[in-house]
Amino acid sequence: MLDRIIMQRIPLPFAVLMLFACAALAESGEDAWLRYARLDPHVASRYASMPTALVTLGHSSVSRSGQTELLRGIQGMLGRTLRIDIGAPTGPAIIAGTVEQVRALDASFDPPGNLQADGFALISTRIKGQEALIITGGTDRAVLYGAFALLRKIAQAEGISALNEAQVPSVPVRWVNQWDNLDGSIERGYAGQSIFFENRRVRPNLARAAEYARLLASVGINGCNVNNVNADLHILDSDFIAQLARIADVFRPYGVKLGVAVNVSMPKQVGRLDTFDPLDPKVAEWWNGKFDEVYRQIPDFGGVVVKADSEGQLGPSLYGRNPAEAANVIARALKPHGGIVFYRAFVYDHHLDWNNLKADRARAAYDIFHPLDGQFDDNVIVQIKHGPIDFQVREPVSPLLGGLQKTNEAIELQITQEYTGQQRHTVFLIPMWKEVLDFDMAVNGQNTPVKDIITGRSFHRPLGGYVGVANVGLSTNWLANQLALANLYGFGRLAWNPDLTAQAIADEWTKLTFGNDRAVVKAITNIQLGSWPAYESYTGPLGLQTLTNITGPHYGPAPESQEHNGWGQWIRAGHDGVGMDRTVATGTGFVGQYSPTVQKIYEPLANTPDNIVLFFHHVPYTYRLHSGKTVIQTIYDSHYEGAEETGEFVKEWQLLKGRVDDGRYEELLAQLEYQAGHAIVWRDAVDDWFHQMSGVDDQKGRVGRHPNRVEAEAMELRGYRVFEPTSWEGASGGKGVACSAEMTTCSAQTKFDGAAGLYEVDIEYFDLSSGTSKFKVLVNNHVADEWRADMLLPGNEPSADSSVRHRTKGLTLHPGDVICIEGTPDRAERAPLDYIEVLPLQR
Ligand code: GCV
Repeated sequence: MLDRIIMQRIPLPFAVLMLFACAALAESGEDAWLRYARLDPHVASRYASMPTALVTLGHSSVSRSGQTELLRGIQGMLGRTLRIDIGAPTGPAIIAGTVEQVRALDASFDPPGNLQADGFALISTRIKGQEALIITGGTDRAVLYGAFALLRKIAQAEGISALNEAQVPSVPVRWVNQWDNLDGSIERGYAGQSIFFENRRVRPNLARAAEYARLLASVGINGCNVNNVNADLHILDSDFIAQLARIADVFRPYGVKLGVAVNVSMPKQVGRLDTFDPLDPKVAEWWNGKFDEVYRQIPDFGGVVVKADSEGQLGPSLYGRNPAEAANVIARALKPHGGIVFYRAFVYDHHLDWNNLKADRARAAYDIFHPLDGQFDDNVIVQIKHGPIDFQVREPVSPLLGGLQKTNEAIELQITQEYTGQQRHTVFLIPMWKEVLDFDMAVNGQNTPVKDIITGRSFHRPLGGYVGVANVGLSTNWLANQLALANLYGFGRLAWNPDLTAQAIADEWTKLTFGNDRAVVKAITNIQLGSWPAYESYTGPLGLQTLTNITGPHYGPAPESQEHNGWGQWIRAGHDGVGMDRTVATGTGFVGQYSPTVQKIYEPLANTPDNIVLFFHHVPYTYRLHSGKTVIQTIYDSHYEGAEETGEFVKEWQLLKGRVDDGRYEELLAQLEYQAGHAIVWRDAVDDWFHQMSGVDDQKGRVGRHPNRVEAEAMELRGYRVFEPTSWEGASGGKGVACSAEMTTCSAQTKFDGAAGLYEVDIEYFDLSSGTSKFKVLVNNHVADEWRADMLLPGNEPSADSSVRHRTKGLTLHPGDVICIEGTPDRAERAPLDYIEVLPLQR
């Protein structure tokens, strides 16, 4: 009723505007880059001459998806409902069909390019004398890709009146992996529960899975392994295959093939054989029978991914067999059905001897797989992580990528941000992947960039491609950070065309996701392109890797955790110097796994680029880099610069208020503010740790000195007790305070002794998963601010993982004012506090 009264009083044009404003408010990110938001009328008018009829020549479910998508997209963006026509056009029409189907209408039809398999073309021409916009390709799936490409053009306000272009994907294999467990959890997933599984069954409602397939298809991804590579032994149980078939059913209309992760020990552990030796004929027979069963129910099943002899997974080594033998027995069972095996090269010993200076996890993949080159069957693809360690913020390219010339290869990239801020930090990964793909491995003295090796072009391999570990979840916007979706989008776009620039991908994604407002596109692209360099600067510069908590959640800073364990992510920091000597001359010999040309870059210290130097060399802290700065000063400066840059992202985002919908604006503002605060936690933890380790002072006098900071342990405490976190660098000054068990409210107060003025007060506290404490800021007993510690962060103790900054802005303070932080604990979360920092208000 109230709505009606308001509408009656508002003149109609305003009412329409308000409706749009409300629609803008409602954006949640669920539609990702397929929003099809209405174009502004001026832009829409450019498409006035576009045909209003649509003829779809194919009859498959994939063809129907293309038709539905075109109807939906044109309706959404231009407000027009296309008329569906059947058969030869009698007037101007959009015609969607394979080359063969279009030729059946008009034998003279001759599309540009060599449209094999997934390649498509968009052509403005005449068919039977009628004006036509043709979307064509080698297969129905290619035509679907063409439909998405056309809609992408319209969404970006590009002209479509004189089209004559063909696009062919760079590789045949463009897959994602999900690390979903059957109980619904996702290993290294940061966006909620699985869209596929719950309670050890396939979810009854697969609507999100179908939507996911649509998103994947829109960027050309054609396969998805749905379960964790630490594979559940029951994934191919007979009753489960029937359930998997339901996922395949919702993937099929989008041309996405279903795959699963299997465990090589299944023949024994669930198949009741007495062995899983890959050379035992019983084992081969078991796999044959299993895949016959799978293909009876899922005729277009794509294949399997295998993780073996790695991180506790059983493998062929138990029987003295090698990965090729393990892969081939499965591949031969899949071969008659057209399936493929992705065998992961992520095989290493995680019980390495830290005291052995020659031990090196980075060597493992090449040492194990290089001798097997040529022994893998043709339907096996060795799936290789892009770096030799594990998705660190920077690693050199895995030498194995250049080490296999007679084996199909796929590069594994990680979209889920395990080591890059877990989507609580915005880190646009495309620039990093581009560096990897463009890196010239110089195999046999030839120009062999990684992107050419994986296409199969360099060594004439029939299969090859890209695998992205995506780990989307039930979170409304798929990855729980609106900007993180650009990584999924960019992964697909790069797999399609690795020559696209990071800038072009960021621009394109932003236009599709937030609209064509130039200021918005510029600011978001800027934030995205600056985000990986910033993250690298405040986490692990100079090739130190992410310096995160290796034995814990891989999230916050914990440099000490890299060392003294068997995981081999060592940085070998001592009092004398830092870095891992991987040279041939004096180190682990890892450099020797590269071609001679690449060895010349990494073996001599003098040639090694600064940004990766400590991955390859152990040097004194006082060693001067190419930049002219010492290593230790670079570490200090870089952490300050990265944290500062992250603060700038917040300001840049704030300029977009009112230009993007309020929902996404507020959500991202909160995310970027949190990130800016956590970047300071990173900065201080890593710089303090290196300060203590090196004993070298920061030339700029910042490290260990925070003039505006008051440590909680130095405040006047009521009910709070001082504690030391497990890792001293996890709290400023190595200490924090937590409310005693018997107290219901605690306080920490200090007297302000600065000049009168306007200030912002940063309160650094710890937000654990064991409760939701409440905090208040009081100035002279008046409540100035309050909030709840309700974030979902990893870890259950006060540490750098759980450290959060709350900023109270615009406080007028006078000398002698009492600033008090009051904490009300909740269950095991004892309202823990680290420090407060009082800073002049930044306008
Ligand atoms: C699925 C890293 C991750 C593991 C992951 C593994 C892998 O070690 O931390 O969670 O396991 O990589 O890629 O197999």
